[in-house]
Amino acid sequence: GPGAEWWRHAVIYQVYPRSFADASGDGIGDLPGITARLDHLATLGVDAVWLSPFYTSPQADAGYDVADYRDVDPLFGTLADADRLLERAHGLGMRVIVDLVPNHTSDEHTWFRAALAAAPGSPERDRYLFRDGAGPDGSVPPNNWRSIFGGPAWTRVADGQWYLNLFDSKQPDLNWENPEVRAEMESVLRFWLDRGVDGFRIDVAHGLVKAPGLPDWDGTVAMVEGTEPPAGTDDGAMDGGADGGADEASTGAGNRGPMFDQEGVHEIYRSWHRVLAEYDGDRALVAEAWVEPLSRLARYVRPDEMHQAFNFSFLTTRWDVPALRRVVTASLQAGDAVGAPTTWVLSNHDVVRHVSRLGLRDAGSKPKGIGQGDEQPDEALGLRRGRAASLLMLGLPGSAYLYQGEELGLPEHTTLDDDLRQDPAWFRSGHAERGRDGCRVPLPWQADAPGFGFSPTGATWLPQPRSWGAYAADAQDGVPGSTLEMYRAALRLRRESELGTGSLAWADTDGPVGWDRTHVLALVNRDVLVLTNVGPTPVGLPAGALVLVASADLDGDADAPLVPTDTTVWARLA
Ligand code: TEU
Repeated sequence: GPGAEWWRHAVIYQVYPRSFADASGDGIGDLPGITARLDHLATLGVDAVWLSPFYTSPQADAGYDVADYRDVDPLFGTLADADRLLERAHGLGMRVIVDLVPNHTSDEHTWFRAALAAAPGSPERDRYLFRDGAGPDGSVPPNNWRSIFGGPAWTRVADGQWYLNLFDSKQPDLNWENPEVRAEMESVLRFWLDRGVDGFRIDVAHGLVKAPGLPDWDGTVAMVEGTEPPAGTDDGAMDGGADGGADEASTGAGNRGPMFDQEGVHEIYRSWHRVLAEYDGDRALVAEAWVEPLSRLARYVRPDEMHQAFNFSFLTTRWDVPALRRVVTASLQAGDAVGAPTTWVLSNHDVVRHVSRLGLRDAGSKPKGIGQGDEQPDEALGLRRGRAASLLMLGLPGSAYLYQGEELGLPEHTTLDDDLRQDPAWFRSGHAERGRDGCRVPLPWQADAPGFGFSPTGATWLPQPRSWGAYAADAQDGVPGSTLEMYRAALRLRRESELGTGSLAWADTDGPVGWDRTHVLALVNRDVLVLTNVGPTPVGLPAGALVLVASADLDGDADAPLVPTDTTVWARLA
């Protein structure tokens, strides 16, 4: 029927509730603020909205620490506000997916409070991963695992036992061997499916099941991902991320070792697939799994598991044509092998905004935050490359994820005062990582309003850079060549030409004007040529090509346009 498997080609827009739009005036975004701004997303032309967590939470990790999976935090509104948001989005023809955080709860969840009050070995403790410590007095953590945010992955409680927390100590990991945990999370899925959500983004999907016995990890093989798999394996051929070396593809989450990507996670997703299949309307599951290589990630999207998974290999690739080409090829192959659509992601709430990554000397590398005293990105160069990267991404077949503000070309806030930072990664890493606050700054809606119109009072929970007036939505609306209008044009053309369900043919081998394959990425998707010039000199388009949209002004004249450096153009071939 209509809309069947809509997610295969969807453009899905991530809303980070605390920073999208504030209706209450407290400087923190909320659900009524989102609802009031849904027109912006409908006009942009996205198919769906993904909401980061808005559930009851002490906000130790900005809501990824959930205390009640079935209610809305008062910061963000009420359940009735969630219902209104869903209704309004659906009325505008957009789907809504919500975040599910099944790897851990908040330490303020009733289950964890009960576990603390109960004795070692009790059923209450068995919902989490409590263990006795090592050493004569049990004061040594049960194993050597480290938290993703820094420090040991174990926290000691009053009676001397330890509990596992792969993230913050306020995010105790659940025990997924416990049937009660499985039943509860399925019930949470149903709660939101019954309210009408179209799917779920599954947080840390590769982490739920740990290796039996929680063995020590000889981490030398790595928290460094993207290292080359053994030569001659299939995985090697699929591993787009390996192209630029270990650092380039390092996701920071660590997918190897006993805490991630265990075989047992797949049975969980098979059971969730069956739950979603009971509902009408093509509900979908998307895995957030920092798993490499791509063939390994593809196992999460086998036909009876999740519907798609974030493909972070594009995000972690440098601004280099051969590397981009390999990643695109490998991504499409990996998806094809299991019949799942590839996804494309350039930015999200966990990484430095792509416009700023691409403005660094080591363009495209994935720094763990940028702050005062760090190398500052070249803002103009980054914006130029960022727009080119976005237009390339939107021309590819598959599903694309946008992060709020990227349609405005927003850069990272790279000079945020360190004493304003709230990301637990900043604290737990002993300030070694700047953390993720710089990509979470409240959006600028109006160039001339206090707080750029984020809130009716002008309040913003993090300060916005002064330069953001130029990026405000109202400053770009209707302005030819603005980033907002580029995104709108691309999404309209993508829909009209059905690029999301198209297929890719490389066109950069022996192009009619002899494109240099080290500098030019050229592909044809249906009848649209998508050409990115990364090289130092302008390149020509085939005779008669009709330019549809470009990420920068073209050189030459209308009959013979030239694509300048760091520019992507879409053209219809004659
Ligand atoms: O992130 C999972 C993850 O492992 C990384 O993206 C991680 O946040 C980053 O490397 C730390 O610097 C998900 C969420 O997207 C993230 O916001 C949460 O903090 C995390 O899970 C815990 O729920």
